[in-house]
Amino acid sequence: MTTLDEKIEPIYKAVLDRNPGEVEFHQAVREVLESLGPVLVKHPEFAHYKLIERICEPERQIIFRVPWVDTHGKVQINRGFRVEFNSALGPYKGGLRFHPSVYLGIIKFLGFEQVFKNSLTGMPIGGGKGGSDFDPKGKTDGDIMRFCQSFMSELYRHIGEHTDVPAGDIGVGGREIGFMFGQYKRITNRWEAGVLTGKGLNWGGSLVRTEATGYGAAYFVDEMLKVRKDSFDGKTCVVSGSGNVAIYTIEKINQLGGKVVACSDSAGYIYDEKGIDLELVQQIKEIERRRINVYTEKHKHAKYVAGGNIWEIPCQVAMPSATQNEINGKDAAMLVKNGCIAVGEGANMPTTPEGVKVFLDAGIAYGPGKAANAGGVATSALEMQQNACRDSWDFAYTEDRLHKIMQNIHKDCYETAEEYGAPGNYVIGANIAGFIKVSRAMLAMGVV
Ligand code: NDP
Ligand code: 2IT
Repeated sequence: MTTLDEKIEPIYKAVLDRNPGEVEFHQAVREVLESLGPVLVKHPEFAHYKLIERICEPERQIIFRVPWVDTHGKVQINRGFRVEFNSALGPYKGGLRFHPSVYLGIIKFLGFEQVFKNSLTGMPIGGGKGGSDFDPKGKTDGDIMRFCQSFMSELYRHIGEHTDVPAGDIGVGGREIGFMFGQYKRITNRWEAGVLTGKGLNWGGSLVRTEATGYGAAYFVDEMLKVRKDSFDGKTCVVSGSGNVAIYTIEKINQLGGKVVACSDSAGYIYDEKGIDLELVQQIKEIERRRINVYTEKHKHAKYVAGGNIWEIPCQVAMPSATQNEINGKDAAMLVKNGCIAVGEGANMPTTPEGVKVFLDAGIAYGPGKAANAGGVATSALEMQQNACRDSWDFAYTEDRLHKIMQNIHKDCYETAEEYGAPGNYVIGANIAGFIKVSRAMLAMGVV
């Protein structure tokens, strides 16, 4: 672990004391604070006005009961969260995660990351995150609908197109956004498109939003490779997960000339040396909502490894796209040893601090999540723009906007790292560039 600047150490200590047990939140905060020492030297006004302390404290945290009745008539109770972290740059913006592991510490880490990520996009969006410990696996559509309706019956009073705009994350996709939008509309009697993003294409959704996070992450890696006079062409790639982000990461890697040989879900991974059959993965995951192991029913040559570690497969480009802390120090060392030259994080905080250190020490191109996966939320902001002027753009135009945004984020991170004496270090570049934009806005608005 890198040591913290002496002015920043007590701030981190206070975060630990004030947020006991929230280990993922501590991890995310520490990773940003490790980058900020030189910023306080250049900008003493940020220290004077306690910008770091203020940014580490969410503006508002909401926790609520979500009671619902399941298919068997049984009453179920879950816990709902929305952490409205920072609204200096725009309305709170960030996804909702439905997964049994969800608790306040996970939502706070995600909300904290979102503040910097959204700042990097250059779009007018603040940071927030929410979700529930509800487990969508194995539930009927009716269960999902009743849960989403109950969840929105409380959430609606906290959100709005100018206040807080949720979207999807793990366990929340187009189906769930539809059920939540329907309930919001019913309760408020408002057809307010801009209150949620990731909507269906015939009722206010934006083309490219579904693909955006994966496409954007691949574009980010493409930019990192270009700096090194390299490209995806002919590269063997591994993408973890097989959900929304993984699927469209694989699609864009294929379009850019790479070959993805493995993907996974939480039960195991598929290795297909001929290249992952993306249409089949989409059929299994997006349409049938089954497990990835059934891939081998059609492709007998492919291998399914139950409970296996996907990072042991040799590759030149690794794109973790499942969940937090899925690459530890050992996995990172194995990737580097096997010839990995670039890592682009589609997921949020998928690499542990030990893993990040391995990548940085090895000098490989490492794109942290808050920069590499910002294409999803950036395209959510494009959806909000289209909603605000009741317009809808075509696929090519919207994708071109996304591509340019990713190129700008890359450039911003790259140049900021150089300016602060850490060339090629996208962690430092992303943290500092994201922090400065938010801090300047907060400074201008006074102590609020
Ligand atoms: P999905 O729910 O569509 O897919 C999640 C995938 O990750 C599934 O394959 C799932 O496997 C796997 N996964 C989830 N939790 C775990 C776990 N605890 N251990 C192992 N595997 C797990 O989610 P998304 O694709 O939307 O999200 C993936 C990542 O990308 C998350 O970190 C999310 O925060 C991040 N992200 C998402 C954005 C978006 O626009 N959707 C934007 C930016 C980042 P299984 O089905 O077995 O659970
Ligand atoms: O982590 C993320 O950036 C997301 N889940 C997307 C958030 C959004 O508002 O589109």
